[in-house]
Amino acid sequence: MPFIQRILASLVVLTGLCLPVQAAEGATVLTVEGQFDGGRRSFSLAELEALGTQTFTTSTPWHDGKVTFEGVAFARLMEVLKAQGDTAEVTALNAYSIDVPVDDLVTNKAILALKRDGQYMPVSDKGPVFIIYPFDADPALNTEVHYSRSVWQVRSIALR
Ligand SMILES: Nc1nc2c(c(=O)[nH]1)N[C@H]1C(S)=C(S)[C@@H](COP(=O)(O)O)O[C@H]1N2
Ligand SMILES: [Mo]
Repeated sequence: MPFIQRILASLVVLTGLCLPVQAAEGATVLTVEGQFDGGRRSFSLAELEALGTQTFTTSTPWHDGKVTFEGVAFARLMEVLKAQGDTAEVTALNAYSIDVPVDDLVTNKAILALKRDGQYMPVSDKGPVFIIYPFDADPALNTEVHYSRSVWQVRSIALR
C-alpha cells in the first residue's frame, strides 16, 4: 500500500478509536433544574470540572481507611447558577431520590465528587457523580441522616 494510503488508513483507525472517548467526554453526567436563569442546565464531567474543584480526605461508611475526594462544592454550583432554592431534590441513576436542605449541603461543605483517590469513578463504583460530605470534619455528620444524603450515581438535582 502506498505510504500516503497507509497514513490515511491509520488516521481512520485512530479517529474510530477516539470517538467513543470523545462521546463519553462530552456526555451529560448531571442535569440541574430549578430557580435560575434558563431553569435547566446540563453538565459534562469537563464542564463540572471547569467550575473549579475542591479536595478533601475523609473516612466514609463505604470505604476502607481514608479516601480522597475531588469535586465541585455544592455551594459553588449554586453560586455559578445564581440559583435560589431551599431544597435540593437529588435523584440517582437507580432512581433513589431524596430531598436535601440546600443549607445543609452548603454549611457542611458537601461536594459533587468526580474523583476518588485521583481516579474518575465509574457507575459501578458510585460514579460518575457522588455527593459526599467531609465526614471526618464533624462527628455530627456521622449519622444516618447524612449517609442518606450522600447520594452516589447522581443523575439530576432539582432546586425548589
Ligand atoms: N444512589 C444511591 N445513593 C444512596 C442510596 C441509594 O439507594 N442509591 N441510599 C442512601 C441511604 S438511605 C443511605 S443510609 C446510604 C446507605 O448506604 P449503604 O447502602 O452502603 O448502607 O446511602 C445513600 N445513598
Ligand atoms: Mo438510609
